[in-house]
Amino acid sequence: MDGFLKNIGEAAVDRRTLLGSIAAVSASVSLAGCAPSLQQTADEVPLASTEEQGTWISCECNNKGCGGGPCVNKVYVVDGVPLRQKTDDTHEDSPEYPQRRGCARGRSMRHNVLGPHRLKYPMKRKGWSPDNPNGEKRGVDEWERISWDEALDYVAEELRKLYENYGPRSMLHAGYGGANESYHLLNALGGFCYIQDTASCGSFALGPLTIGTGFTYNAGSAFGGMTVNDRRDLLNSETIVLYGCNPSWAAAGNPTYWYMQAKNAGAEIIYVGPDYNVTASTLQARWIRVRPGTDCAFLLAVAYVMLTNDDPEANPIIDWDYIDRCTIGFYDGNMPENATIDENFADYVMGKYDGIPKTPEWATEICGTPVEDIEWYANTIRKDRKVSIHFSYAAGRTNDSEDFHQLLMTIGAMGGHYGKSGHSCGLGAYLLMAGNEGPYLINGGGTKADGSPISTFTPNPIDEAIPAHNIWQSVLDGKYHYCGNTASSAGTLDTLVPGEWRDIDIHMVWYDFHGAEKLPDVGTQVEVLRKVDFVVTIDYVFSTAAKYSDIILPVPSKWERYVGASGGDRECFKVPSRVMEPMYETRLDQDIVKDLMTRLGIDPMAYFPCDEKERYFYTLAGATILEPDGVTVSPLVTITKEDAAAWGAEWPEQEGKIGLQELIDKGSYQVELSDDDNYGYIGYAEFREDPENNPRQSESGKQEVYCQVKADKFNAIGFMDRVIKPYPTYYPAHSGYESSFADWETKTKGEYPFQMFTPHYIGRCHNDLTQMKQVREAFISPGFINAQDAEEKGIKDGDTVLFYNDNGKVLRIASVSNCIMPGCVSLPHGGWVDFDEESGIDRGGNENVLIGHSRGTFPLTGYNTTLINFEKYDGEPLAPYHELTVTTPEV
Ligand SMILES: Nc1nc2c(c(=O)[nH]1)N[C@H]1C(S)=C(S)[C@@H](COP(=O)(O)OP(=O)(O)OC[C@H]3O[C@@H](n4cnc5c(=O)[nH]c(N)nc54)[C@H](O)[C@@H]3O)O[C@H]1N2
Ligand SMILES: Nc1nc2c(c(=O)[nH]1)N[C@H]1C(S)=C(S)[C@@H](COP(=O)(O)OP(=O)(O)OC[C@H]3O[C@@H](n4cnc5c(=O)[nH]c(N)nc54)[C@H](O)[C@@H]3O)O[C@H]1N2
Ligand SMILES: [Mo]
Repeated sequence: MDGFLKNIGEAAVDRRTLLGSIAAVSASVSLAGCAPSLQQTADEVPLASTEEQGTWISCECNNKGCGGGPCVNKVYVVDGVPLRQKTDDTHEDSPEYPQRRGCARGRSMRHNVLGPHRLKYPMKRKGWSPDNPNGEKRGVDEWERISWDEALDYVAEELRKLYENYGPRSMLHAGYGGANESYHLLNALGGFCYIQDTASCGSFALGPLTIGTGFTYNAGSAFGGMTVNDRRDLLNSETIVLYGCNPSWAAAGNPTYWYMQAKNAGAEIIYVGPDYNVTASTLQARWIRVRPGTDCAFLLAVAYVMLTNDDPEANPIIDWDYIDRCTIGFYDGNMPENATIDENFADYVMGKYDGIPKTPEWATEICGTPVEDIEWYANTIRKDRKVSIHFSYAAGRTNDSEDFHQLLMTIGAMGGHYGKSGHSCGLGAYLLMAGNEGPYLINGGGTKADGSPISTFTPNPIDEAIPAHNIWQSVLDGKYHYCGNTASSAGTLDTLVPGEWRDIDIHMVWYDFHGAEKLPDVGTQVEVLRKVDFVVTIDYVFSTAAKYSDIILPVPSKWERYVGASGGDRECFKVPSRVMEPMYETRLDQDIVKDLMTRLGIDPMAYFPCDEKERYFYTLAGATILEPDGVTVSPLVTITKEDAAAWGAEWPEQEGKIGLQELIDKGSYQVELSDDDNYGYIGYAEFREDPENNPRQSESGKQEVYCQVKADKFNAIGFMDRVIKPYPTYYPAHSGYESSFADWETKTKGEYPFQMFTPHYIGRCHNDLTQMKQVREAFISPGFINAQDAEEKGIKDGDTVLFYNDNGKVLRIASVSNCIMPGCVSLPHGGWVDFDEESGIDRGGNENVLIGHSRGTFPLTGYNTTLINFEKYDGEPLAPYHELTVTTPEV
């Protein structure tokens, strides 16, 4: 690592050349089109040695939710110009005190910040005017540059008209209704419709807390974010199961290193999923193949083998003590009092109710897992072996997976893998907590010195949460099925209500902080966007949403903002700096919203108690650290009178572990672990020890293998072509494996015989960070195809392939491999669409073009259950991926 960093550190630039081109670029603001673009500047920086002195500044790398989090990246800045990057070298690397490695995206961020896809000034679509939107030209029209005053006047006037004429139910914000700056404005005007998406969590958004397990998203609560043990305890596991996850891509940075250490300490690693992905191969895992959306079949067969092979004396597999004390509904001896049907899980597995014993032979036909693998797995995750089962949400992002997390919990309980050193079962392989859970050791501040908040939340006066899986069709149809907002339920089913049909009449679509390609059915979305009265996008890049808008408002990138301490894991508090002034004519989201408020007669001061710079200071000044005793909480940062004055903030003097400027210069603060600290964490430890006095959040306080509330809530939605049982069962998923057959009995394949799934991609963050050609050279966003399938279709590695179904057609480059199950295709998630208007083919290759609006009314977005077909493309092949980047139109 040292040598590598040193080389980068020694590489330098010819500063005069660079500053010359920067000056020319500044001039281009007034002489549009004459000067080199900033992308050229970024690429053309010559790496010659020079004497000049700059500063290494800690810089933000991650988009919201890129997964990695605690990576530390730095940029070398000379006279305000970012020249090159490196990752964490604040200390020597060791397992107790590891460096926080940035990934390819973080280390290339300069090319994102300075790229030709940046928005520079407010723009208006030429064909749009307040009297005639010419909506059909959205996405193909030309652009003109307008002033901020013009842009804000237009948007304010459109908002005024909309709320006066149609009311808040005509406004759709293409986000999840959480805490964006613009929500203050839209709420002040009367509210807005938003998207109810189980997004990240899939079926895990549907009540893990209600059944008595945990929920990672709720990291601060006693039940969330702490479902598995800390990374040091992981070294005590004999077997680590990575279930339907891919931290090497989706939690880039250090998590793979945590697993690597466990492997080096002797753990056997198992990977369960439809592909032998980068995480599995990096860790040389044993691959247990399971087709997308068929996990319940696999796990029921695992339960069958555990039940039939278990002998408490001769072959102890099941932890009956744990089942008896900590769960209910597993067998007829421990049923809950509120049960309305006389059925239990164990008897279901044995086939008592449907006549189908859930044997490995039954399962293999569905999930594709070889019988001997099911048997081996069931015998391996046994009670008397130290097993950690870490999953993420991917397998829950499938249709009809409502029962999946309950079944995972049940299997974990059967092995007794809760609450003991070396054992765990939980959402352990997800995002920045992957492989390392437990309470945060450092927490940022959240208030001013007087305890008043640094940010506010305004409630939405209306409650129109439109389910994502049908959103665009619902808007076209003017009606949708409401059933509460499960996405905001933080893991419980409390906000799920009996379903009802509601009318809506959307006239305006608003994009900020969310891309246009995140939801299913992009084709219908384009139809919607061409139909409504007004589309506005606030973004820092010329994203797809921007391309289909009428007015675009440009914001600075994160390097040009005080984004605040963010995205650490429990040991590492990351402190990115503002690297440079806002470029071009960009303005902060907050300032845009404030100006619109003023134009509409709303007082912004009530909504924004702090500007970004003040907020940055307060998060640092109020940060706390847990002392090694595991009890005492102390201030992290030393603050002097001069510090507070320099930041224009009020804060009493305090003594911490590190000075304010020192922390900012260092860019992170990391707790150094030692043998005698008290930072260890064992998930569910108190519960296992004494479940009566440490109840879970379920009605009974136990882990509910039979959960009456779950069944009642789900069945009340009114979506059903079936009845959900209180205990986990198997039913074929809509658009799942069984549906890929025209005739299941004779095994005759249907029109769309391939199962597509869509892993989060290392080469981008959803639809963000997708335009860096340096990253694209390394990660070409292919379509992964099984070698045998490819051969049958005459497709070779590198061919341009057309992937298609009734929803759309997309092109990607084939990556042919034996690391994916036959019959499965993986199209890594994200990327901007690029529709050919004639053929309707998306040459950008976005996978959500292929995911249609789905069945019925159940509010679960099943990205990983889509059926497609594919063939070698006989039209013009795709250019190399890095040549397919987007340039913002010159205006
Ligand atoms: N097929 C498929 N689809 C999926 C998924 C999947 O697994 N498969 N996963 C889903 C999941 S889990 C998620 S979380 C969603 C995420 O989908 P999105 O929420 O769309 O995520 P991003 O692409 O990161 O969108 C961020 C947008 O905000 C912009 N942005 C960044 N910074 C700022 C800023 O400071 N101000 C403003 N105004 N804008 C900014 C970015 O440029 C980008 O256009 O995708 C979902 N879609
Ligand atoms: N680089 C990068 N990192 C990211 C993001 C990004 O866009 N880019 N997005 C972030 C966000 S917001 C989120 S929500 C997370 C998502 O992170 P995860 O929830 O971990 O989801 P994926 O990365 O989609 O998981 C992919 C793996 O799940 C497996 N899988 C897919 N379907 C199934 C199934 O039905 N059954 C089983 N058993 N396995 C299955 C496949 O093997 C696939 O390789 O990633 C985060 N991290
Ligand atoms: Mo997500």
